[in-house]
Amino acid sequence: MATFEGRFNDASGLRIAVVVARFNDLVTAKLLSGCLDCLHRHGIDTASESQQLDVAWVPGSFELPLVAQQLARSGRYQVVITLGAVIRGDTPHFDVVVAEASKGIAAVARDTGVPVIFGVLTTDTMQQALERAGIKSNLGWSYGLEALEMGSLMRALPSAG
Ligand code: INI
Repeated sequence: MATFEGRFNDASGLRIAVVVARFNDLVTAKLLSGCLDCLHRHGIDTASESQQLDVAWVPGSFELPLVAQQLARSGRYQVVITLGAVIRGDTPHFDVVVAEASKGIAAVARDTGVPVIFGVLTTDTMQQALERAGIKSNLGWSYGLEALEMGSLMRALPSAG
């Protein structure tokens, strides 16, 4: 019997792309800084000239899947992280944006075989979003950890022949 698990100290040679939505950037910039802090503390080079990490900004969460898809297809990255914040109180088309972002991101991962971390906060209020982006905890940190785990796990799994 084999048991497969991702590790958090397997950053060597891992290349990660982060796609961040500018909409609600009060929140998403905090998610990004938490995420980069996590990656840095686990051995990813996050310096501006890094060969291990690239960051792409998109207008809103709706655009995350398209850009994640192009980055995943490039063959350059083992993991893509998407970061966004959709706030119900301020968004009449909340359900549309969330559905397209979540279905699109899942489809990119399945279609390309590259894990794509779903780092889109969906909350009722800006206060709740801020609480998850640093006032209480910073979920960006968790998304960074999940990226490291998935990058490592995919390396450990048998490949498709
Ligand atoms: N995009 C978000 O990431 N969060 C939101 O809360 C949001 N609201 O409120 O509408 C939002 N809209 C923009 C959308 O993601 C697209 O960028 C836009 O529709 C252009 O395609």
